[in-house]
Amino acid sequence: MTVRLTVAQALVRFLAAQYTERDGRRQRLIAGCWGIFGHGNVAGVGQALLQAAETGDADLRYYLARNEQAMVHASVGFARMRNRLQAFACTASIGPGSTNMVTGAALATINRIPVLLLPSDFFATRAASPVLQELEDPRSCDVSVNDAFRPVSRFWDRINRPEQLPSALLAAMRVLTDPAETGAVTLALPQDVQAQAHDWPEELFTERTWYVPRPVPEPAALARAVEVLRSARRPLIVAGGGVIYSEASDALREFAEATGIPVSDTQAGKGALAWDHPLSAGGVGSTGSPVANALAREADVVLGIGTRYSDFTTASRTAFQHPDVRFVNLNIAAFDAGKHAGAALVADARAGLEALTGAMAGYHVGEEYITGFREHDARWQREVDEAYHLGHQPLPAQTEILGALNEFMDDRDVVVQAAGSMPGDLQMLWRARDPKQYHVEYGYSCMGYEIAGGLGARLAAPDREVFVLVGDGSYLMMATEIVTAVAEGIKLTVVLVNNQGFGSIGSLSESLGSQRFGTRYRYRNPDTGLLDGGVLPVDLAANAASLGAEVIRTRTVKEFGVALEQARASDRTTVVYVETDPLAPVPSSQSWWDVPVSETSALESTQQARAAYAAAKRAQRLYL
Ligand SMILES: Cc1ncc(C[n+]2csc(CCOP(=O)(O)OP(=O)(O)O)c2C)c(N)n1
Ligand SMILES: [Mg+2]
Repeated sequence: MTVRLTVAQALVRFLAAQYTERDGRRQRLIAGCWGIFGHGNVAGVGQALLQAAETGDADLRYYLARNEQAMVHASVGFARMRNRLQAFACTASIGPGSTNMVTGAALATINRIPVLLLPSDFFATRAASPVLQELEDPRSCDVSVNDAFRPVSRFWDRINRPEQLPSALLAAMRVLTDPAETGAVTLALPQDVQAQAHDWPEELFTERTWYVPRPVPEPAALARAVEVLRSARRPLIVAGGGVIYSEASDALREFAEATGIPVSDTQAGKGALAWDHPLSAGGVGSTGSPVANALAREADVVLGIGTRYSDFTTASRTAFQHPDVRFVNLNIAAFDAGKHAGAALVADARAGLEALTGAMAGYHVGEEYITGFREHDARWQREVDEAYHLGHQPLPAQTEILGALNEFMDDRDVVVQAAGSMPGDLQMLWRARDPKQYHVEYGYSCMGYEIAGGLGARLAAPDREVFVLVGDGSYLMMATEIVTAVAEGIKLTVVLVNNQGFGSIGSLSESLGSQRFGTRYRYRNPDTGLLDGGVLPVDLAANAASLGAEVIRTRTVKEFGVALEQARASDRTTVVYVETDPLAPVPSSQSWWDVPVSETSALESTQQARAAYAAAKRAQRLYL
């Protein structure tokens, strides 16, 4: 039996019939389809989505975004919140609509979060080439802007004929649901092919379940890992995002309690173990806590779980200074398990931790190791309290705003962030209680993720309040999805932190001898020729109101707290606006980040910074 449908209709019907299952829980794989229509998709995928909604023969809800990059962010926020068991599709028109998604694709792939991208392409027949928005390549007629998705996708295909669709779809679903391979999956759809009819076998549309595996470690690999771990006197766990996606928090806690090994976390792993657990050491690396960083410096064995060891986690390979430090890497991706010449334990985080707990029976670190770091942590927590309650004047410090929000939030509330000075302050200071509370996109650290990602997170977890923290720079880059939140009735609380420019890059610039050059939002000054004139007459709060949000302006930490109460009580998307002092003090992570400074320079500030850089660089290591 066959059924006659267009390629786009077949695609929609197929996507609506895909499911994932893990631990006996089954859910739809493709939860819906974000889109922005143009001539490339309006009559193809657009018609198919309309027909699905009108006839009810395929359940795939369409969500209209305001920016294609943002719709990929929203999809990522959603899939991350759902631990990668569910994802969105995104349809875009040809040309700019599609290339707008490239940044989102890179973000998804770097963070290992599934998203199905459906960029439209010029005619497969080339009947009318060059069509509007078609890039012509004099060397080949087979190139389109969608080839730019190849390096940022985990699977990429172009459907030039209807017959190619079934195998491409199966391959795409496999990659989306494979926890080791997942990321952006791109199917480029020529505009004529989308509308082309074909007789499809009925079986293409029967419900299909993709079983998300929990691979167990190979016994020999487990034995090798255990041998290294058992030799450890000062071991440290680095918990990454893989712990959370695998829902391995309980297994992590049980392993830590059984062995006494302290747990540090990465940006993606924060909350895997509650901050006030006696074995929690806080964030590790460049923006981590000095407690975890002191443990890291002397650790003889590092057990990385579900981490890809970014430079922020390893402090650009200076965090671990024990001369004989060895790594054990529990990771579902062999690629990550092999890093730093570690003993590779390729397995699901939960399955691997359960195996390790059994195999490590009888092992426990010395009590003095734990009491030593507990004392350090107690001193550090007092510093965090101070940073949370600085009383900075006249404008509050950012750490006070984060503190007020942290103390205000319930355990199940979610905080979303991505770029600027906040991710660092958050990793160092935030006290996360729930594995899904801390949602900071720091793989791509993409300005503009915040509001769109928060929208996706809230769509995934309507029972949780979502608090988006966004800097003025990120807000200006992509505030547009406030409109989508309003239209969809998806309530967000957006905390808009205005420090008149790039606080983060400003202080980085200063520390590297570049004098905050070009990092403030100011008028160009005719006297200096630089952007160091007066403050700009920009009213971001008024801007947010114009997009349909409720807006509360606050000037003090106290007013900020009251506004948070109001925002929580409201069922409308609310922007809480606050100005902070970008020069307020922040505690030190006692760590480093490798950002090269000019080797030769006519500026004294740069020369000094270069000397400091060269000295710090000497601590950088190869872990072989
Ligand atoms: C899309 C994108 N462009 C550039 C950067 C580099 N960058 C990182 S933080 C930052 C400034 C962010 O400004 P804002 O959102 O106001 O946060 P603040 O640094 O003031 O806390 C820039 C330009 C980035 N991360 N993402
Ligand atoms: Mg700013």
